[in-house]
Amino acid sequence: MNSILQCSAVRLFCRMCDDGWQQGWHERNGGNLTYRMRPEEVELCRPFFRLDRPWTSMGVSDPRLGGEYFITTGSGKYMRNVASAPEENIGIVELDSSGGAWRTVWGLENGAVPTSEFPSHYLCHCIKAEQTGGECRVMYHAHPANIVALTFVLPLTARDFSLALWKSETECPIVFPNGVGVVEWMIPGGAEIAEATGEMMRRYDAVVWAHHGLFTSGPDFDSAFGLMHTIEKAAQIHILALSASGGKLRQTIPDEGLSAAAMAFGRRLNEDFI
Ligand code: 2HA
Ligand code: ZN
Repeated sequence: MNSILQCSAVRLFCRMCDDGWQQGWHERNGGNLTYRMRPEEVELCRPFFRLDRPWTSMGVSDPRLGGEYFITTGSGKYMRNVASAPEENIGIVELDSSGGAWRTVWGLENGAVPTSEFPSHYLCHCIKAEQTGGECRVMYHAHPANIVALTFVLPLTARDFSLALWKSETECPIVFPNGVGVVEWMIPGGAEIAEATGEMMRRYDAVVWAHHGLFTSGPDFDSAFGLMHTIEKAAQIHILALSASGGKLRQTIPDEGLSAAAMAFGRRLNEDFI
């Protein structure tokens, strides 16, 4: 490997940033992405690491993923620019053994730092990694317009959002049978929103941030991106249907159909919401 960009995880990370930009989910510096690297990817990339940069406290701490390496977008960086200048807009950070501080080992050139939402990403990674036996590796935050618009329309509960989305598109109970969590409006970038999002990630793979955006997780880039895409598409359909019908939907998928659709594809719907 003569460039770190030949590492497939780095390449797929850059592609996903561009995919999100193309969808219109990343105005200006909106949104962020992190990936927890596999040990063999870290070894492939290690010849390109620099270990002379200082440790920085993260503001939250969790030892469960201490010592691990993450690819992350940079704070204030534009998803639009990742593909053309990865080393300035993304980087690889190492977590210290306590899981409370990071240092940049590659990229984030010219003094850049990890995304302001790194604490939220990190706590969610800790929770999801434990819950999935290490399978979950991707956290993705974006600002898709329709799911944000729904936070002005629906009550801010997991049940209201899960039911509305499930009933908007037959794929939904199959793709996210646990439903989606909702976090009320909070100031972004801090420990409070990190902890609230982590709490929701215990139960769901996706969390809506009221009047702000959506967080999704998954074992790989395709599944985290696909979950964002599916939820946003369902939100768009719901809004189109409400707009076209003056808010009075004539019919929808029946409750028993939601469970049956999930079951037909080997998934189990979260029956608490029915
Ligand atoms: O990175 O999206 O939530 C900018 C944001 C903060
Ligand atoms: Zn955001």
